[in-house]
Amino acid sequence: MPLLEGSVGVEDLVLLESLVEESLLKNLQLRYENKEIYTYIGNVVISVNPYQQLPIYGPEYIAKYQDYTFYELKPHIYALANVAYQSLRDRDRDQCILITGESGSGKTEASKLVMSYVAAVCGKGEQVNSVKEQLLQSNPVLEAFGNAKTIRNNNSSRFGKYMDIEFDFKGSPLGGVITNYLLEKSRVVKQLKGERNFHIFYQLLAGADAQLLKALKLERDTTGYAYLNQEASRVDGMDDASSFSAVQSAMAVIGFSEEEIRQVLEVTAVVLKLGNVMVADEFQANGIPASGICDGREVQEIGEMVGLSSEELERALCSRTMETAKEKVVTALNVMQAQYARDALAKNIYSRLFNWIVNRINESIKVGIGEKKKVMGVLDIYGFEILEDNSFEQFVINYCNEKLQQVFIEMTLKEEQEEYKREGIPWTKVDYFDNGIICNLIEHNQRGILAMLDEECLRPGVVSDSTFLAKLNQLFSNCFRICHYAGKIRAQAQAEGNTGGTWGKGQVLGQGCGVTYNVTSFIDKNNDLLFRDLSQAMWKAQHPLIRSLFPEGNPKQASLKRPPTAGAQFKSSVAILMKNLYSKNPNYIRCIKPNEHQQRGQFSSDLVATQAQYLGLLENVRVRRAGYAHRQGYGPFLERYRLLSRSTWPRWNGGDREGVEKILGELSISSGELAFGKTKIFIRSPKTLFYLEEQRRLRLQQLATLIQKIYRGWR
Ligand code: AOV
Ligand code: MG
Repeated sequence: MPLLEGSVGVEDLVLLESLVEESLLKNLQLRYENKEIYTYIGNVVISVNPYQQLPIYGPEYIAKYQDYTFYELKPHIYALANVAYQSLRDRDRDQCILITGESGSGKTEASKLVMSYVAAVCGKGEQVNSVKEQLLQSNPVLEAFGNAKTIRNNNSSRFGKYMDIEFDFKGSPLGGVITNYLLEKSRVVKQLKGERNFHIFYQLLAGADAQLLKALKLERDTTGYAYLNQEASRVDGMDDASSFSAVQSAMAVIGFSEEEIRQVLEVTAVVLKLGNVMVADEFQANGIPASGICDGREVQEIGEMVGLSSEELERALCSRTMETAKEKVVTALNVMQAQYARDALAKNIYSRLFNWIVNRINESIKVGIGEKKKVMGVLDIYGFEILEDNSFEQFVINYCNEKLQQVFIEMTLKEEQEEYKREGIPWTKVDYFDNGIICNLIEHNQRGILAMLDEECLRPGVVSDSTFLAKLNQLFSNCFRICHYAGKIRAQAQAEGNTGGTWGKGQVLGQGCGVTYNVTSFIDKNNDLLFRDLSQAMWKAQHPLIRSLFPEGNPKQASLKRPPTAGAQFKSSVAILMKNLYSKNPNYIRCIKPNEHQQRGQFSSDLVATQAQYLGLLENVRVRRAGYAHRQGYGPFLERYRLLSRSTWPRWNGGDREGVEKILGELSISSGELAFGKTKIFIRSPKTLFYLEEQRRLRLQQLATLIQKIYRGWR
C-alpha cells in the first residue's frame, strides 16, 4: 500500500500532512508531473487529464487490477471499476459511476475506460462477447453524431449520456439501455469561431467513396457547405476518413442493416444540403415582401432524396399556413422567417435523427423482459461551461452539472454517515457547501427560472425574450446571472454588480462570481416548435426514415395539444436520472483539466485551484478526515501489520480483531486515535497511519538485514 508521501506525493489526499489548498494542489501537480494522473480521496478517484497516451491501460493492467483490492495498487480508474463490478457481482448491489468535471477534463475517456475494464473482466463466451461488442461499439457511433470540436475540447460531447449496463446473476452482461439528454442542436446550423459542426458531417465528406458521394448528391469539398465552419474543417490528430469507416462498421456490429445505415447517411446529407438552400426576397402580387428560393437545384435534389416534390418543399419553407376552425390562411414568409424555418427544419431533422439512432441502438442491446438483472449505470454528460456568450444550451448543461454536484454532496455525506452507523461508531457532522439553493433557483415548481420561462412561453399575447427577462428582473432586480457552484474565477472576470442567486454557505467561494446568461433565443429554444407546414411536409416524404421522424405531421394525428417545452422535458428527465442514481451505490470519478490549451505536461495551478474549489475537494477530504481518516477490514489490516508484534508474528492463531487489538495495544497508540467497528478498524489521524507505515518499513528493513545475515552465514 504505497500511500505515503514520496517523490510522487501521497496517493490519497486524506493522507496529506497539512490540509490546505496549497498542499493539495502541490500534491496533484507533483503527481501529474510524474505522470501519476490518478489520486484518491478515500474511494473517490481524481483524474487529471494527461493529454497524452500513458502506458497504464490495456489487458496487462486490467489483469493486475482485477487481482488486487482497492488500495493495494496505484490509484486508477480500473481499481474503481473493479470495486464497482465486484460489489455488483458478489454483493448484488446496483452501481452507478458518476463522472464529473468541466468541458475537456476527461469524462468521456474515463467512461470508456470503465466500460472497457468491465467488458474485459465480465464473463466469456460467444454470446457474451457479442453483447460486449455491441455495447462498446455504441461509443464511436454516438460520438460521431453527438460530439464536435469546440474551443475547449476537440472531441466535446454535445449531449448527455447515461448508460445502464445490465448483467445476469453471474455477472455476465446481458445488454443495456442508453438514455440521452438534450443534444445541442443549434450547432447544426451555426458554430462559434474555431469550432466545428458534429463530426459525422466531416467524416462523411472525407470518408465516403466517390460512388456514395454521388448517390448522396454531395461534393467532397467542405468549403461548399454553409453549415460547415470554414476556418475549422480539420482537427489535429483526427482522421475523419478512417473514423467514417469505423463508424460504419460499428453500426453494422450493433445491428444496423445496410439499408438503415444508408438511410441514416441520406438524412445526414439532407441536413447538410438544407444549409445551402438560399432564400431571397421576392414580392407578392400586392407588393408585400415575401421569400423565394434563389437556386432551385438544391431544393430539387433534396426533394429527390426525400421523395417530395420541390414545389411542396419550397412551399413548406417559404410560407406558413394558419388554421382556424373555419378556414386556412396561407401567408408568405419574409426572408428572415424563411431562413429561420429552413434552419429550424435542419436542426429538427438532425436532433430527431440522433434520438432515432439512440433508440435503434437500444433496440439492439435491450434485455428481454423478465430477466433478473443487476445494473451498472455510467453517466457521462457535457461538462460545465462558461462561454463569452452563454445561452439556453449552457443554462441547461450547467443546471445538469449543478444537480450532479448535489448528488455528490448528498451521497458522500450520506455514505460516510451510514458507514459509521453500520460499524456502530459515533459521528460528528461536517459543514459542507450545499448547492441546493442554486438547484432550487432553477427548478422550483413555481418560482424557478425554468418555470418562469415556461410560463412566458405559454402565455398568450406578445411574448419575447425581453418580457422573460423583465419577469426575472422583477424577482432578481438585475440581469440574469446565476452563481453556479462552478462559477468562480473565470466567471468573475465577466461578472459585475449583484448576482442573481445566492450562494448560501458558498459565499466563501467569492463575491461577484456567476455566469451571465444572454436571454436571446431562450423563449424560442425552450418552445422548440416547428411550423406545422414543415412537419407535415416531412411526414409526406417518401423516405421512410425522414417520414418516421415527424409523426406529428400526420394530419390525422396532429393534436392541438402543445408538446412540453424543452426546459420542462429536460427538467423531468434530470429528475428521473437523479432518482435512478440515488437508488444505486455511487462511485465517483472527478475529472480535472490541467490547462486551457489541451497540452500535455502543462499544469496551471490557478485553473486547477478553481476546479478543486468548486469540486469541493478540500471539503471532501475534510469529511473523510473529520471522523476517521483511514479504515480497513480487520483481516487485511492484520495481514499488513502482523509483523509489528511478537504476539502476531510469525504466527497468530486468534481472530482477526483480537490480533489487531494486540498490535495496536503493543504500539501504545492512544485509544482516542482508534475506534473498533463491527468489521473494520478506524484510525483517526493520518499521522497514526504514517507512524504504522514507518514502523512497518523499519521492521521490513530489519527483517531483510536478518535474512541477508542468515544467507551469508549459510555460505
Ligand atoms: P470531456 O468528456 O470531459 O469533455 P474528454 O473525455 O473528451 O473530455 O477528453 C478530452 C481529450 O483529452 C480527449 O479527447 C483526449 O485527447 C484527452 N484525454 C482525456 N483523458 C485521457 C486519458 N486518460 N489519457 C489520454 N488522453 C486523455 V466535454 O464532453 O467537452 O464536457 O463536453
Ligand atoms: Mg465528453
